[in-house]
Amino acid sequence: MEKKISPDGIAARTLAAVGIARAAGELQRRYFSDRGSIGTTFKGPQDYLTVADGAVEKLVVGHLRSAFPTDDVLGEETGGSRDPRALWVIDPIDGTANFANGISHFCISIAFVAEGREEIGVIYDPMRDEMFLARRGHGASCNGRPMTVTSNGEVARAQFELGWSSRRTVESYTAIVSRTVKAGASFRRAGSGALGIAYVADGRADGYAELHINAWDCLAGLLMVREAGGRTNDFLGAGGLADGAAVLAAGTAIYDALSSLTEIK
Ligand code: LIP
Repeated sequence: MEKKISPDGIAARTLAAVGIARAAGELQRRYFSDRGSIGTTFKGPQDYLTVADGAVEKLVVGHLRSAFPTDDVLGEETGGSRDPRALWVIDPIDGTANFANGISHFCISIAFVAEGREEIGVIYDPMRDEMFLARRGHGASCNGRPMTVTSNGEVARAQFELGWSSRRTVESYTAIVSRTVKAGASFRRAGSGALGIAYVADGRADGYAELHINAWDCLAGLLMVREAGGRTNDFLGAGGLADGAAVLAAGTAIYDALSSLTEIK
């Protein structure tokens, strides 16, 4: 089926995604305020799942399928299509470990991919009421304010976020941390890849790297970084939609240095 989406179609999807993300964030906030309702289980080592993840994904998918019935959908919890012609990619709660443990650093992440490239990225942090948004060719914003990556090119002044998951070895992660700290940079690992990458787009961090991350964690943020003047690796070209992949996103002045420290190209 021809799935080419017109510019007006992308504009309509952008507007809808912002409204859906805000509704999802409100549901996240309601669950977060009632710790007894969260219902935490584990999908794997340090891989949290809560009742809220499923409820939020059900809300988001329901709205998207109603508004755009010919689009495909891929959600972290319910799976779905990997056809990149007209595909919504959703993480209902990115930062689930934080959410489950009462730490208010989490978000909803919604990306739209058309003809194999990211067209729309929406990340909403309901606890800080920050709506991060990017549309390809139209810039990136936080609550309507334009976002720009940092211009810092000095590693000794850099602030990086180095994401971690149990999908890669401890040794590979600690080697990156060791190289980064020895080079004089500071690092953090805050538990939400989507927010970490959005912060790069907004100049709150110089770069974000992770040896393996899933598409729903990063696609929205990667578009934001590029639209904010930064650089990213070719996550989709590395097969990231099907199997996840390494991710690298940074200001242009420091991208090559972070690529060297992390060995992510
Ligand atoms: C999280 C990612 C993060 C990673 C965490 C976790 P989740 O996603 O955003 O990059 O380091 O281990 O996978 O599981 O909170 O949706």
